[in-house]
Amino acid sequence: MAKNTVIQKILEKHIVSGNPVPGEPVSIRIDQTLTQDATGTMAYLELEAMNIDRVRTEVSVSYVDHNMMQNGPENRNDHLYLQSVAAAKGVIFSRPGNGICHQVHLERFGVPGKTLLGSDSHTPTNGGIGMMAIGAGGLDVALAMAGRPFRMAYPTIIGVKLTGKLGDWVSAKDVILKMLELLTTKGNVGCMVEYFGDGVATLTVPQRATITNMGAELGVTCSVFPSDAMTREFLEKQGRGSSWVELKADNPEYDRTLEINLSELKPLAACPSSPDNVKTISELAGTPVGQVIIGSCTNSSFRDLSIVAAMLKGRKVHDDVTLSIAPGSRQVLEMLARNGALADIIAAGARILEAGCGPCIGQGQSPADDTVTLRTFNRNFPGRTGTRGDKAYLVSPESAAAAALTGRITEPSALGFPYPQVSDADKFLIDDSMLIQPPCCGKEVEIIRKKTIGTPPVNTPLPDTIRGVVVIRTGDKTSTDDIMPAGVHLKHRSNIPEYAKVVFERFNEEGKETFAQRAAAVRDAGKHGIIVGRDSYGQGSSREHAAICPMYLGVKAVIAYAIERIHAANLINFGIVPFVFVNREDYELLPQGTEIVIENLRSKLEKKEFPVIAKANGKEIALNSNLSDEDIRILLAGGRLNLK
Ligand code: MIC
Ligand code: SF4
Repeated sequence: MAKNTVIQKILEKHIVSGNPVPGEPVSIRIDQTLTQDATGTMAYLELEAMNIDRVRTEVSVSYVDHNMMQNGPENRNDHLYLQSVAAAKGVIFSRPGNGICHQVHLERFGVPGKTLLGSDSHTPTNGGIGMMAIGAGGLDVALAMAGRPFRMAYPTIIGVKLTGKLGDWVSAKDVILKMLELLTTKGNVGCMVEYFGDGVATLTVPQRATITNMGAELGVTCSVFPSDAMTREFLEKQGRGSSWVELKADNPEYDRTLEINLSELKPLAACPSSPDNVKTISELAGTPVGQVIIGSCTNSSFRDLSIVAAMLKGRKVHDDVTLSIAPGSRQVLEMLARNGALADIIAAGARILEAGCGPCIGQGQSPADDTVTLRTFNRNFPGRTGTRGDKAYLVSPESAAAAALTGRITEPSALGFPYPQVSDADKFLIDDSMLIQPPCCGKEVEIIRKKTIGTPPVNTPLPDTIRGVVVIRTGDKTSTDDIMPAGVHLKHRSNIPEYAKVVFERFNEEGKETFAQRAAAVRDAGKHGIIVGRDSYGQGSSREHAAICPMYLGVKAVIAYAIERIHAANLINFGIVPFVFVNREDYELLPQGTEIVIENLRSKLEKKEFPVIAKANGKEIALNSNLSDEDIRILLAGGRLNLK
């Protein structure tokens, strides 16, 4: 078992119960939380339902960064609710325009050695500053704000030894794309990654944060860098030097070790439509490109946009390409504006978007049909761009800028000019005026609830017999974007009946009943909806709507080969049983429309009697579930909100 690691040092200080053995359930104290607007409204509605006057964390921040299109009143209604509920409950409010939650949190709040729970799957970004930063569903974050510990499996710790130094034109993004090539997006549930070795000292905090950010795509719980002189320098430049503590591993041993020599890395790309479909840029060179977008919580730091500006300076974006840039934070945008880099970007012909998630969550800028889009983002799941059949590649800022200039995927070193020497700022521009501090007592604050702010739906207790119908059978890697599309539908996050209409929208066939219609018909006939999937079911986003909306439509169980960590927790929180097949071939027995009966489920769960047997068409199907005692208590009650 792993020993003397940074991860264990942080865990030791935070574990409140459980056995520190990989795979065993443990609970940890949460020091900080973050929410964003697309998951935040539900999280705060849930917090209100818990009757908590004031949050009990050291720091809780509510960001508005996802839903900023304001097509119709819904988004702004959400913002007003979030701002007022933050004031009422003692939460700092980051106004729209201030930037993407993970980037701003890194700049202004992240503290080495502390724990952070965020209602967004890329919360691990702050592992770049030495935090144990974990993504979770909104309800788990609401519980943490209420002072409850966070439940998770004690991790298997993967040590990644970094040696060497990144060469010219090679970027932190290429490190994490290499990791995705090595570890893939599958099979890493329950693991945490810790980076160590001489190569660590060569990477700045924003570079480390790019790497920890996309640990989410590996499916690991979080990724952590040590806190060293580089971390101290970053914090000092942010005017927060006093938050620094050293965190280093002493002769660590890991459960598993990998090595990456930074000097040997080449520019890479994740090809359509999975972050682990990795090829070298040189293999793809020459592919015509129609769109390039630079931004997202992965790659929009001051350093990333400075290198892009230096590459674009005095040059023009190719006639066949549109280049859009979404800065990660107002700090980044204002610094670029003040030092002239923004003018270089604009002069080159780039389109400037506001500081926020923007196209990364399908808020505009969908590519044309049959065109290649290059993005510095972290996800290229099918249709996430808003275009069916999209061809989205994930690349570094350097490779993105190279394609913007040439109109083709281009090895940046072949551009014919030297690698621009861009250093980090000597000091970051500090202006916290868009972070609204809550009043010392929130009792008097009026919480603004416009008519689009609903209430979280509550489930009924788990029945003893599930009389199920398979409402959909999907394949491998069903993402939460597949289950609950975002983009133009994002504005309905606070309105479950409306949002539930588009569950599994991408799988609906023209002229046939939609998933929502089929599931509602099963529910109204007094039966229970069942979803069947394969590997990595529920990968991607932490959106608990991927559990809430199916629950609202009467779904009682998901049966798959493997279910991703955050999604499995969300299913349990809303009373949907996450089952895995004991025999993978049984998947074939459950096409859409199959009737399934699972008897004595309550007593079997109470006694933890596994496998549970489901009967379908006269055949028996064995199902397992890795549930803790607390998970079972929640499931029997029909979800966490039914428990006091
Ligand atoms: C995403 O990148 O998919 C999101 C949008 O940030 C989500 C959260 C959400 O769906 O609101 C995430 O990663 O958790
Ligand atoms: Fe926003 Fe994209 Fe980051 Fe999600 S991955 S938080 S949508 S920038």
